[in-house]
Amino acid sequence: MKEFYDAMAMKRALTRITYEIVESNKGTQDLVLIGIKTRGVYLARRIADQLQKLENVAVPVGELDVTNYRDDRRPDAAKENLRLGVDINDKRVVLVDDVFFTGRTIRAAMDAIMDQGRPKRVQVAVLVDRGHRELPIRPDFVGKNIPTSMQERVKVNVSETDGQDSVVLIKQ
Ligand code: 3GP
Ligand code: 5GP
Ligand code: MG
Repeated sequence: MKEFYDAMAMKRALTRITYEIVESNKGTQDLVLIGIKTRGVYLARRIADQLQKLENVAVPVGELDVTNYRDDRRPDAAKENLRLGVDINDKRVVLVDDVFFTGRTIRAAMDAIMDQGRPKRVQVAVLVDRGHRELPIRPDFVGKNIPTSMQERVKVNVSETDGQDSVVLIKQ
């Protein structure tokens, strides 16, 4: 088991991503963060906390569960009860997730938010990109690229649910 982030390093990565989001969007106007459940939501809230500290703005944070929108799971499930909790019309949306892998989650997330309105821009921020893309989708903001084999798993621990902040690579 190899540790790629401890708590301090994770905090630094999220702070850097926060600055990159502000720089890329030339400020925080119309910015909305949407965390992808489960751990993406906690990471989105932390980026929002950083934006409050660094830019003194309260950026809205929505939540998204993409299960019903995935092409490889529950194909017959109704696309119902989607509650982002934020308005995305004409907004600069940043989707936040813990790990980027095939790209299918982000494809599903885009499908889901487009059902809710028409954002001005959509970007993706992830803590870890582990490779193995199956779609032509790429994250805009990346904490760390961790090349993995298909047998490996990236375990992202966040204090809110896991009691500590860390990222470790687990061989199965
Ligand atoms: P998350 O919901 O907090 O992101 O998919 C359920 C959980 O299992 C996810 O937590 C994810 O981090 C974790 N996980 C670990 N390995 C995998 C994997 O290969 N695929 C998926 N979908 N999730 C994984
Ligand atoms: P994708 O849809 O891009 O294949 O996978 C991204 C989603 O699957 C993320 O929400 C992430 O939680 C989960 N995932 C895929 N592989 C891993 C992994 O190795 N570790 C963790 N923590 N999550 C993963
Ligand atoms: Mg996730």
